[in-house]
Amino acid sequence: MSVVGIDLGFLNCYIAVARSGGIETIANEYSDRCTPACISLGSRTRAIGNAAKSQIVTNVRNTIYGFKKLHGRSFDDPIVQTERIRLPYELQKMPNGSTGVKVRYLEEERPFAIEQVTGMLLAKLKETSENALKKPVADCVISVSCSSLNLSFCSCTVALAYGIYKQDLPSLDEKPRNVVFIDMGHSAYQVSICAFNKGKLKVLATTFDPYLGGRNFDEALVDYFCDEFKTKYKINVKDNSRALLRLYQECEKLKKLMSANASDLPLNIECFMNDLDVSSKMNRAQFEQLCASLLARVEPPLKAVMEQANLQREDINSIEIVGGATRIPAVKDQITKFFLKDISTTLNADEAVARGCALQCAILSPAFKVREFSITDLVPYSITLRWKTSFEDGAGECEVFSKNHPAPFSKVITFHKKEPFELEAFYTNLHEVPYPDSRIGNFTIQNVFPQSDGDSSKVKVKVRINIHGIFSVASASVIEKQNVEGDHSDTPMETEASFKNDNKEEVDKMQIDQEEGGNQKCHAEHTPEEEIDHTGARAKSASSDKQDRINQTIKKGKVKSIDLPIQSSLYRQLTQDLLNSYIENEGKMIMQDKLEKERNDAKNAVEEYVYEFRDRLGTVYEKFITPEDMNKLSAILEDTENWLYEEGEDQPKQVYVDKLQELKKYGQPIQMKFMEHEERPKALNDLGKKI
Ligand code: ATP
Ligand code: K
Ligand code: MG
Repeated sequence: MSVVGIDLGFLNCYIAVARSGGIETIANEYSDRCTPACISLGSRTRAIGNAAKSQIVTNVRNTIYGFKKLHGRSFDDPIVQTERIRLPYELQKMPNGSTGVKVRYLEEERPFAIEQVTGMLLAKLKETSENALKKPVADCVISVSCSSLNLSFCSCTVALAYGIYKQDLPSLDEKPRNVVFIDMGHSAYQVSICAFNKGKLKVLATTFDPYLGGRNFDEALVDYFCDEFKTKYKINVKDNSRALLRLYQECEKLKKLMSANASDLPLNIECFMNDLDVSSKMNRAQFEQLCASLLARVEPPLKAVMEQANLQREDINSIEIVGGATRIPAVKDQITKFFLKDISTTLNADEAVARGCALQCAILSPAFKVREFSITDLVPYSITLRWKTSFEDGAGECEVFSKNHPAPFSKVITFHKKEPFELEAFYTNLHEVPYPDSRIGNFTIQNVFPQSDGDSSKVKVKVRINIHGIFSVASASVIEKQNVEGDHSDTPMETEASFKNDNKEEVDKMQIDQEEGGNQKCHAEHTPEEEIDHTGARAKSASSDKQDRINQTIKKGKVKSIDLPIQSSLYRQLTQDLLNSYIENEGKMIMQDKLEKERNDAKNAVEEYVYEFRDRLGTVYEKFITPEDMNKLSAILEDTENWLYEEGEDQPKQVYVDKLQELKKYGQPIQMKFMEHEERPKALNDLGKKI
């Protein structure tokens, strides 16, 4: 079983695998370590990755790319509407309000939810991993960008790739080494600061501009050339999606060339529009001027991250950059100008995220041994819980995780309730999150009843943020007062300590030791737990405060803790039925692709046989057949070749299989004669040696 990490980029995806010797990146069937995030739907099959990318310009309306930011968003989300304008394929609203694409697949118009599109890409990456590793993928860590809610824990993966092999980190009692990590990809820009000690990394702060990346620089170039071509050639490129796509591709190339070369560089596109060849040029200084407003956006997240981490420039030990767009010299200049320090490039700019994911996966997987390393990430957005009951005064709210709170982390909140109640979790500050909706989910704590004496029951609710940044209401229990025999007092008898012992978190953070002999040892580390006491309603706090004081004063007694069922409904989560139907459909499409591949292989086998047979007829087979047979066979081969281009162009697999059998009926007897002839002298020779 293998353990992999996947960097699911907006443009480029990478796969890394943890092996005993370390972390390696995996190449796909094109010997390419980078798989484009692109899917092309066709009349018979799908192309995913490299094969799909080459169809962006030829199969414009059915080739899906640039969809990462649409994931998990409703169709009406302003971000979806902004992205939609840039895309040459059609988006549509799915029945549940989410975003989908409308494409032609298998000769009919088909909607696919973005989650399905992402699923197609992931299935392909999984297949690539399994082909390279020759075994199934057991565990996998996938990186998505910081600007995606819930799965925001990306800052630590790159940091992990940096820290785990560093031999010279300060020891635990020394001042930590503070490293700034900067990732600017095609669509997003994120910054984080991590503090390293031996075997330990702590994320101090993260900031980002979710809408700044390499594509904005491409866009600036495209806009410039569109304007120029309008006056120079009287063409409106933006009206022609094919031409526009080609211009984007050429501008991306030009942008990359300008990173290495400051002088004038040409832009030439043949047969661009209306049979017109276009040409122009640009140099780095012009480019930087054109992108001045984009370059000005590099600094604010750097400034903000330093403020949040409460550090000064001199506290920073090094600056590491990853992501393709950090190769733009002017972007690098902005970074050096801010920190007044040179940038280090310890990490592989393209592969660091995937490598970090593979490392994290290895650490999380019990089947793997990794050098002991403890990770503390942080909660990127403040989270609040709001609760209500049918009583009007039973409502309230409180911030359970502040922004930049360490994670993983669990907290226990105490409520005094007489009936089931509902908790609603949401991101506290809507303006901070890159979504138009700040809801996380609703959780109903069921089976809550008043105590036998009519008093409120004490309900303990545990909320947590796990290592993946996912919030949940993990468990709830009610403390039931029990009358101790002979004790007629009905005072509650529990102590806080007895409760805590029942509810220790066991599996939040796994540490894996590497032992000299190679045997791995796992031990769990307890998650920090914190208790918040909530009286249910603030207005009623006085009586409950009293209750608490009573609780604290009673040291011994009998108390029963009963687990309560929680009904959770997470916002934006797919229903199980929908998820099942997506999985089923993906399975069908994989099967269809497989069948289509087999059909094509069968067809190619016929074609190859024709060429090989013909070649042999003219050479080695010549002396084994009569001239009449030669003519007859040549004619059959020519007919077959023509057939392949005409009605044989598109036939079911069996037709090709039968065709090949038929040809072999002619070919095999000749082949036999030929072999016999070749083998006989050799056999005689061998016989001769024996005698
Ligand atoms: P994201 O992180 O936003 O999801 P991604 O991970 O797919 O996107 P990367 O692969 O890190 O993105 O970077 C791709 C971007 O980097 C593209 O815009 C590409 O043009 C740009 N890029 C790559 N090499 C260079 C270069 N030498 N000079 C300038 N830009 C470059
Ligand atoms: K990438
Ligand atoms: Mg990236």
